Amino acid sequence: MNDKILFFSDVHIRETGSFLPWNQVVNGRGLTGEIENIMKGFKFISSQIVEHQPRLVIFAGDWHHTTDSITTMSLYASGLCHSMILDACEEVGCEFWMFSGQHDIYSEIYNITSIGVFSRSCKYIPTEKIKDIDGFKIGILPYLSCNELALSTLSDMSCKVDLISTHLNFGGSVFESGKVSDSILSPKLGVPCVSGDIHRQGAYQDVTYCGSLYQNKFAQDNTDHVGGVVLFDMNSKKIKSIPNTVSKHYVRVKDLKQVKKLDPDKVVLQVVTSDDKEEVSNVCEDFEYMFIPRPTFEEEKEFDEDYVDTSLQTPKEIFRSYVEDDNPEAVKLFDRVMSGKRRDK
Ligand SMILES: [Mn+2]
Repeated sequence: MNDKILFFSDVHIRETGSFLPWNQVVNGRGLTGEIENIMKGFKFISSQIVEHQPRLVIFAGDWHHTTDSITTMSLYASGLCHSMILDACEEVGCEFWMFSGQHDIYSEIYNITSIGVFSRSCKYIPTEKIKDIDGFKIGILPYLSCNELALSTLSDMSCKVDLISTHLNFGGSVFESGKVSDSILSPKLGVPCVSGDIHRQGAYQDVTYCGSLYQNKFAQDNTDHVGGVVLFDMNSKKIKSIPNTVSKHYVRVKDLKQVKKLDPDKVVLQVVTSDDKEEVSNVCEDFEYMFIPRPTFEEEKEFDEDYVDTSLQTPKEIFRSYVEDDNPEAVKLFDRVMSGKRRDK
């Protein structure tokens, strides 16, 4: 019998383009380019399910990007993606379990999450639970605030189970930004643990992170920050990480000559260059790209590293670092336009 469990997490389904005011993704795909990339990621997961024929598939948190960034388009994509996983699970005859990450939580008090809508079509696990598969015990621990309670819940659970799956950040883990977590949760649990939350695929003592399914930031090169799926073998207890090679990568470009070396089917560009927009459009015409013009008010001003490193989903921060010093009125206006559209996380 095949006793593998396939894990994935941090898919952050969203419609990024809709809240980037200067979004210039070309090929008439401004609003949908991101969703296409997400769907490619789900095709990758489906293909891994069919290839590895697991006994069980577990989603380990952060399905929607934020509960209040859900739009008709992203919800439609979310439903399609969920169906893709269910279809693959049906094909191989395995179960699909889901639990929440912090991005899925709408109300902690009432335990309402944005993935609760799927509770009739898969095994949705809203709170801490121990599940038994032919004597193999799996402890499921949806996201908890990282505090003493999480610490004691984890240590109680690790004495009772063969495997833990959770959505927590453990001390020593490296974030996408390169920052090292100072969480009070030690990754030394005594039992293997597969977790969501940290977006870099990686292993720290007993904890293995699936990583985010695709990049959430534009990177220096096209291999940074990519996660994928994790396979756990219930017999050998061996863990294997398989990166997503199907979704596009987000690549930062400072020199347009660099673009010629890249494959338009594999990358989305963030063009940061002094060249004018027309030249950018000519060089990048085969690509999906986002062009961010240099400020005209202070030509020689260098972009600071925070700015070019800013993640896709924080347009307010991008905007702030771009104009704050020079045009505080524009920041106020932008705040007003954006208020109520999303919450900073
Ligand atoms: Mn996440």
